[in-house]
Amino acid sequence: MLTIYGVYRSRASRVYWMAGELGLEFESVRVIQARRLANPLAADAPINTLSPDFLAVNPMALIPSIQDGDLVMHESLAITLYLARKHGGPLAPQTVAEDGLMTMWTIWAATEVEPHTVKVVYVYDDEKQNSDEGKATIIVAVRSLKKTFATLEKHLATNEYVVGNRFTAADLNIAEVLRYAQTEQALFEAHPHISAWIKRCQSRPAYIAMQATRSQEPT
Ligand SMILES: N[C@@H](CCC(=O)N[C@@H](CS)C(=O)NCC(=O)O)C(=O)O
Repeated sequence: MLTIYGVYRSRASRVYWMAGELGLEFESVRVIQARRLANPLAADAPINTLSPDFLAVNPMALIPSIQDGDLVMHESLAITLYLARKHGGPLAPQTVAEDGLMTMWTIWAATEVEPHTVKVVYVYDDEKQNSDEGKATIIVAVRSLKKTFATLEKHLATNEYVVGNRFTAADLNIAEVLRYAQTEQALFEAHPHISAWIKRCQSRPAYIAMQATRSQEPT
């Protein structure tokens, strides 16, 4: 049985979305981010990323993690690739070349895109979007995303999806990383192919189901 450690309001959303796409049964162990708690080490604190029981799973003190049989894995984007490869089907690479491209686009998302999109989502998480500091952070983040958005826009002008002209783990991973900046409507409107593609990704029943569960969670 697959166990997913995390909450839907975290990068674990990627893993829950993938589990839904693959129709996997899983057990969910609710582990909340320590930064969301006033005193994460208090005796009555809910299980969080600094709880000793969770640190035994992931000493990095970050969600998500999974346990699949004897295998323990961290890093959301690696977990989604692993689950797709393990269970096969259209979301998984069909050739070594596709595997290489899915890995390439995923690492691109993690290293070139997420460091900027996450700054946008943290501004909103901290409710600073109307402050001068928050607005300045967003302006810099959006400017830093110019080259990556232009690159993906060009790719999607001639490809319906990122790899293999079908929805794959690479699309799921990139869509989740870009979602963090989706509050910036002008950025997406300036890139119509990205806008249409992310709409396609987010229209999938497994994404809608993941978001429905996420919206039930306390903020
Ligand atoms: N690169 C990691 C990053 C994981 C990460 O930063 N997780 C956040 C939640 S989205 C976390 O656990 N933060 C702990 C905290 O804020 O206390 C991944 O993609 O899994």
